[in-house]
Amino acid sequence: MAKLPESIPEIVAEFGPHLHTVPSGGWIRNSHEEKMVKTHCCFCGQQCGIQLRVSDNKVVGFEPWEDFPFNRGKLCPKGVKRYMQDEHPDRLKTPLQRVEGRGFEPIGWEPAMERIVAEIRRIQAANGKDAFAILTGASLTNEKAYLMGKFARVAMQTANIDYNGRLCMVSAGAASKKVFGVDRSANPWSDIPKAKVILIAGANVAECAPITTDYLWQARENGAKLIVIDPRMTPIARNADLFIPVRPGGDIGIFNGMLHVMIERGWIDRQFIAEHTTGFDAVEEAVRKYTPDYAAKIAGVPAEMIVKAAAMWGPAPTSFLLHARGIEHHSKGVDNCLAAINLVVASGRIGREGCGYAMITGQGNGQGAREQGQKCDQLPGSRDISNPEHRKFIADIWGVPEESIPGKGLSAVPLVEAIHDGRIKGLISICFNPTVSLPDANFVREALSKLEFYVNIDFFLSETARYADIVLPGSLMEEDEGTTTNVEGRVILHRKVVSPPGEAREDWKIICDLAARLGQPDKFNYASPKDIFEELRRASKGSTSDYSGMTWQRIDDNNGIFWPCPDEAHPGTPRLYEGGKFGHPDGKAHFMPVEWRPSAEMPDAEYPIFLTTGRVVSQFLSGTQTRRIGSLIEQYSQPVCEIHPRLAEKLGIADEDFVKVESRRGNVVVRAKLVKTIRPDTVFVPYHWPLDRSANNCTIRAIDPVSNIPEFKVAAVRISKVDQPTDPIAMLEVQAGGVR
Ligand SMILES: Nc1nc2c(c(=O)[nH]1)N[C@H]1C(S)=C(S)[C@@H](COP(=O)(O)OP(=O)(O)OC[C@H]3O[C@@H](n4cnc5c(=O)[nH]c(N)nc54)[C@H](O)[C@@H]3O)O[C@H]1N2
Ligand SMILES: Nc1nc2c(c(=O)[nH]1)N[C@H]1C(S)=C(S)[C@@H](COP(=O)(O)OP(=O)(O)OC[C@H]3O[C@@H](n4cnc5c(=O)[nH]c(N)nc54)[C@H](O)[C@@H]3O)O[C@H]1N2
Ligand code: SF4
Ligand SMILES: [Mo]
Repeated sequence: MAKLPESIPEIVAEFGPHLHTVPSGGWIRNSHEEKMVKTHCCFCGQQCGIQLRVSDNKVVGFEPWEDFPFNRGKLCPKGVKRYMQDEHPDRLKTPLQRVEGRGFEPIGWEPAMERIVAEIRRIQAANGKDAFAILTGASLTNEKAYLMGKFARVAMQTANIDYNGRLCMVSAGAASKKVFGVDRSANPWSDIPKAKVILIAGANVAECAPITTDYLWQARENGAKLIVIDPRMTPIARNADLFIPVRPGGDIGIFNGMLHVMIERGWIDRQFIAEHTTGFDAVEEAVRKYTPDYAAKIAGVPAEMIVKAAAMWGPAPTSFLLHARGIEHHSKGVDNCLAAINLVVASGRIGREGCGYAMITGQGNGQGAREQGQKCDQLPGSRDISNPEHRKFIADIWGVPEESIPGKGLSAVPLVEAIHDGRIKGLISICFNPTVSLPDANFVREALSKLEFYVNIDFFLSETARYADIVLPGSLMEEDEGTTTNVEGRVILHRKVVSPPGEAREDWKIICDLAARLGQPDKFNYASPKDIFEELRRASKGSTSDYSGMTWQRIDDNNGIFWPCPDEAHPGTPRLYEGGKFGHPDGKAHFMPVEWRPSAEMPDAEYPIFLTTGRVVSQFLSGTQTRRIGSLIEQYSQPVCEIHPRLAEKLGIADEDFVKVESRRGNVVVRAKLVKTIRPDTVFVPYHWPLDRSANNCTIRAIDPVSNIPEFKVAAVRISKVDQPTDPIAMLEVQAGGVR
């Protein structure tokens, strides 16, 4: 037995502040002693500040963190309940191995890691290095995202690494890079309340970026007008001065039509365009035919709405344009974003107080995790893996020959297709739940079942983990430390609040251990995530997303620092493009002309209805985390199909009926929810559920040619009433009288 402390100094050293005296005069550890740790929410890209209440290495609750400037204590339902994951009985606490016929059985770390290394070696020796792929995620910290990119290229030497931001941020990122030369929201959120007109396209702000709503209310109080473009009248749209119920895939009609009117009426800033941009002539030419009538046909809305939007946006003194996945999740996602950005640049209202542009990032580290080199075509510091100079720079940081760094690999959807057709035989995934999140889920499940060997790293057993040979128990955000970069481009610090339970380990330790076993102990010899950050700083030096002047201490002292931050005396850059200086070598913004084209699959006689998919406030992404938290389930327990009463009547469907939503690829059976807030040619199903309840059974594997984002927002479906739900879980729901 360990020696017990005897003297008071020894006791204090051992137990610290968790002490109180007892009547006998001794000291005991006060198990109810609590501490409060300032950190951030693990969920969306807002990355709200929050204080977690900790007792005995357990997170037992939370308190607002009023001083954190982004959310000033406010939180949404997910942030409020996130702490309930920590002590959840489903937490993975030991590595698991799938045993044929018996399911998963616990296995020690040593045999698990040995088996993984042996399988990586076997598969790569037999089929080439690229036959073993890696899928990662944008909920990972910057340090872990950086580590994953290096792990793929240095330890595994596979080209095939991509991440779930491919399903999320890449259209917006590609468009911003094309026009501005930089991939980041251009403004801090504090510019929003100063804008006199705000245009929101394809963003369900109230449910998906709840704290941003507060900034919009402030703008409203300052007299701002609000324009919302969405096929559904979302909660924020109900407060808009102008709501444009666009037909899914029709946004280019609105944006080009608005620009057409703005040019005609002289509501563009010719001087700004001449001094700070290139390519406007081609855009002017392209939008010439987008008269309000022509544009209205594309957008599926009255022409007057487009004229009205132009009249609100065009002559405004200040303005802010925000968009999210509603315009990005398309096989023309990049073009949609370009057309939106053209409105901003043509007005000259960017790079000034109250004049801005932002894509609302999705995952917790949606911004940072797309900069650190875990994308198939990217090296750290948003560098290009095909650019010889960039390769050399990173090869030197990593201490490897440039030739040893693989070239561009496959992006997420083609990567899964390569698994399906047998080119890729092994997979490690971390922080990604593809069976729920990728389009055409039946195809994805088929693909995963063909893998020769699959390792899944998660803190819960996700639906995808069921296909794994080995599952490794990783860490929740609060069980590790590191930085993320929020929706504004503000780099913030997540503190380690508790340690992982049981035998679960911090993700970064798992990866470094694997790298060492694969023969690279020296290159992954980090003492802590802070060590990784120090290398990341150097790797980002001189790039557009320059973190080199940041230290964890500075980040902590300043409630975050905005990149670029090129040296330790630099305050960071909340607002980009001030003085009309853009990120391209010529310092100008590059206009890109855009032409509308139809979505990959348009409704026809057989499948006559648009299906669009997205989110609800109480569930998060593939739901692995939020479908385990009781009160969030109660708020929205099952997916439903939002359908307009007129369409429902035509199809003989009543509220709460079970309906089969069916595309050429699969179907989902859910209850109908009759709402007047959706276009009558469109239905909406949220995607947070797996298997028979997965909206992605119906979606299409079409991707944008530039960004490779899937077309989650448009598929053609038919809808029919079904008497008996075929889904066993739905049947349970019926038996329980609608409540589970
Ligand atoms: N509660 C909650 N919040 C989240 C998340 C979550 O899962 N749950 N996820 C986070 C992540 S990763 C992301 S990416 C963001 C996503 O945030 P959002 O993009 O705001 O959410 P979505 O529901 O995917 O889609 C937004 C809107 O696009 C509309 N839409 C569909 N098709 C079109 C179209 O063709 N044109 C236009 N203009 N609009 C269209 C939909 O009706 C929907 O209201 O949310 C983040 N925040
Ligand atoms: N139909 C349709 N499909 C969509 C969308 C849509 O709008 N419609 N939206 C798309 C978008 S925008 C996104 S972002 C994707 C998201 O797609 P996914 O990446 O599949 O979503 P997550 O639920 O975040 O999956 C991450 C998994 O990693 C785990 N995880 C989270 N954090 C960590 C961590 O720090 N470490 C480890 N080891 N594991 C972690 C979670 O438990 C979860 O099982 O879905 C996309 N799919
Ligand atoms: S808005 Fe996003 S970051 Fe803030 S509490 Fe909600 S989920 Fe968390
Ligand atoms: Mo996302």
